[in-house]
Amino acid sequence: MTPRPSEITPQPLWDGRRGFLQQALVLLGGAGGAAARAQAIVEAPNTRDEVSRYNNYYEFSSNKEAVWKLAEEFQPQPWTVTIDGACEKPRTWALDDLLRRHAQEDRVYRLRCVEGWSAVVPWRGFPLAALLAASQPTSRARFVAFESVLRPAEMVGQRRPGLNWPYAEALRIDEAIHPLTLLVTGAYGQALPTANGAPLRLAVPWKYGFKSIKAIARIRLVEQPPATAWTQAAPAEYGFYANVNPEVAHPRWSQKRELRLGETAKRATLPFNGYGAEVAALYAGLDLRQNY
Ligand SMILES: Nc1nc2c(c(=O)[nH]1)N[C@H]1C(S)=C(S)[C@@H](COP(=O)(O)O)O[C@H]1N2
Ligand SMILES: [Mo]
Repeated sequence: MTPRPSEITPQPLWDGRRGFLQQALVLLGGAGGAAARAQAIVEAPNTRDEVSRYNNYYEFSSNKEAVWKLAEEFQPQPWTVTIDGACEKPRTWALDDLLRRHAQEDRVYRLRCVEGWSAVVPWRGFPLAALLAASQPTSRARFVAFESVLRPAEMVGQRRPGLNWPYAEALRIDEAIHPLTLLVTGAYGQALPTANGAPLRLAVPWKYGFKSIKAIARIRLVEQPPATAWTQAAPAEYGFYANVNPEVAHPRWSQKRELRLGETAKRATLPFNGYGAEVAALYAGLDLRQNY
């Protein structure tokens, strides 16, 4: 039986009355069911070309159609990711070790960019919760901060002013260990295209795309809400939560509709990008009009 989100994300996470590992294990037990339900509601995937040749990846370019070509210079192998901060077992993992240790699953998710375009992508990966559980977070771990790689020699966009490099994102820990939160290692049953964040990126399908950070090099468990690339660059436009919400307009455009890659007519944008049944309970008691 898949637990309801209300059962798997109890408030006591925040006051430390219940251990992280117990949480994570309950969540992992529900992962298959949540993923299956998520699979059942998605539309036909976009093609691999559509998804790997129209990208937001500011380390290369702010021109979405220019990224894939510039990204061909980037070397995703070998790769390590460091997990540290408020945990008992900080460690630098070789990506190959993670691939050996964690079974890879294929999951079809919607991706909704805050700019108003969207895609449906068959990702491959494993739950972030599994990696976090191995690090044994302490009770001080309330947020998870992610950093992309810093390689200006290979990433032309990092040689220019723009965002604060390295790109940074963050999740609340209950969001990070939610079974839908996927560490992505592939797509379309193949290696992850470099333009999509090879060799390791996040997919957090109920949030605007900028939360799904690419080329992850460091993961830190922290006590305070971390600054992120977009909350630093434009705090009035990009919030920490960034849950997909058609009712809250971006200051410069409506979020009611979206254009799916490859289509010509806009679709309605769904609350939580269509994943409300799985995640809405995470935000019980939060004013979603204020916390966007
Ligand atoms: N490191 C990094 N990650 C990033 C970005 C970026 O510029 N740099 N852009 C984000 C934005 S705005 C979106 S919409 C998605 C796009 O993912 P895709 O190109 O795989 O569709 O990646 C996100 N992850
Ligand atoms: Mo985006």
